[in-house]
Amino acid sequence: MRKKRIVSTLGLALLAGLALTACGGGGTPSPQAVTVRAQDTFMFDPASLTAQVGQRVEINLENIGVLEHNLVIDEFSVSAGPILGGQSAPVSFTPSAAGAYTYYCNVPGHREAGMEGTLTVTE
Ligand SMILES: [Cu+2]
Repeated sequence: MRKKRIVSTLGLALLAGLALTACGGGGTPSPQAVTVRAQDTFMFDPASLTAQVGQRVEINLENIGVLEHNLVIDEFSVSAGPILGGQSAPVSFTPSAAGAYTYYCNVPGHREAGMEGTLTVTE
């Protein structure tokens, strides 16, 4: 009997610890600055990004090709460019919901050629 009580007390302590950890972030996550390169091979480098809900993301889109490119994330009304080769364009946003989102180049034919990446937003 006594042993069982100790175990459940430990369990409660663990739960409390988890709850504290979960709320630990508390404040706003610090902003994240990232460079995304657009290439004429119809690929973004990197092709995946991660962020937290409420974290400001500052993307600097660099066009390292010759063709025109841009970067769009529909869900967060993000649009950088279109810009020509050698140019760069900044865009920033703050994701409001967790999930997996696609960023892509909407220059005709580019997304179809595979020019997209995934932004993963966690709580
Ligand atoms: Cu493109």
